[in-house]
Amino acid sequence: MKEVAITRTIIKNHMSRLLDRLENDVVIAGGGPSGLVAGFYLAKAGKKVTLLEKKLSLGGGIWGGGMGYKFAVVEENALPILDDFGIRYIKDDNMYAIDSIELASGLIYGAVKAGVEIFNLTSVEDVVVQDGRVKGVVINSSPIEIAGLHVDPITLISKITVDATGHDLEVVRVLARKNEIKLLTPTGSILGERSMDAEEGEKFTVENTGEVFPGLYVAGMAAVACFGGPRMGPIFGGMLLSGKKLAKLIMENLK
Ligand code: 48F
Repeated sequence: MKEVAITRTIIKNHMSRLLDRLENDVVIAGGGPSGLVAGFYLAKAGKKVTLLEKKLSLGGGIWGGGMGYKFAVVEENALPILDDFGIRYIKDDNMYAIDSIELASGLIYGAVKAGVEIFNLTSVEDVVVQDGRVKGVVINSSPIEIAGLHVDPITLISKITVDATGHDLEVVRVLARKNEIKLLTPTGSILGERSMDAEEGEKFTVENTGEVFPGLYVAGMAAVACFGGPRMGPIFGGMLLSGKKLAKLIMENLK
C-alpha cells in the first residue's frame, strides 16, 4: 500500500539522519542568524555540525524585521557574509536594507546546503556535564515539552556545544542553575541583557562571542545576555559577524 511506503520513507530517513548525529563535532542550540551563520562556516570547513531549533521554523528574530516592517539592516562590514550566502541587499544612506524574508530563508537554505544537519521541533533542555566540561546536549521534542508531559529526554554528544538561543540564553541558564560552577564572565555568573544601544550592542556581541564554560560557547544575543551588553533591535550585522567569529574560534579549538 502507498500509505505504508510513505510512512516507511519518512521514518527511515529521519532515523538514519538522527542516528548519524549521536556524536558531533559541534551542536548548536538555536536557529537564528548567529547559529545559522556559525553552522554554515563550520560545515563548509568540513565539521560535523548539528543544529537544533525548538520551533517549527528557523530564522529566530529575523522574519519580522523591525516591528513587523519586513526589512532588516546591516552595515558594510557584514556584506561579505551576505555575499557568501548569495543574499541581496539595498544601499540606503549608510545602511544596507535586506528583505527579512530573503535574509531568513537565505541563511536557512545556505546552512542546509553547506551540510548543517538541522532538526526542528527539538528543544535543548539541559547539557551533559562530565569532568568539568560540557560534552553534549539533552534534548526533547518541543511538543512534549510544551504539553508539559513527563517524558524523559535523549542526548546528543558533541566536542563543542553552542548556545545561540538568543535573548533567553537557555543553555547557559540551565548549566548555571543546575551546577555549582563559575562561568568565564567577569563575575562568574550571568550578567543579563541591558536596554537598547544599537552601536555599542553590535560591537559587544562580536567581542563577547566565545567560550563561556569549557566546551560551551555563546553567540549572538545569547552572548549579549550572558556578558551583560545592550540590545540592538533590528540591526543584524553583529549577529552575522558573531556567527562567523564563532566558527573561527571553534575551528581553532578543534585543531
Ligand atoms: O533569537 P534569535 O534570532 O537569536 P540570535 O541569533 O539573533 C537575535 C536576533 O534575531 C534579534 C536581535 C538582532 O539584533 O536582537 O533578536 O541571537 O534565535 C534564537 C533561536 O533559538 C531558538 C529560538 O526558537 C530561536 O529560533 N531556541 C531558543 N531556545 C531554544 C532554542 C532551545 N532551548 N532549544 C532549541 N532552540
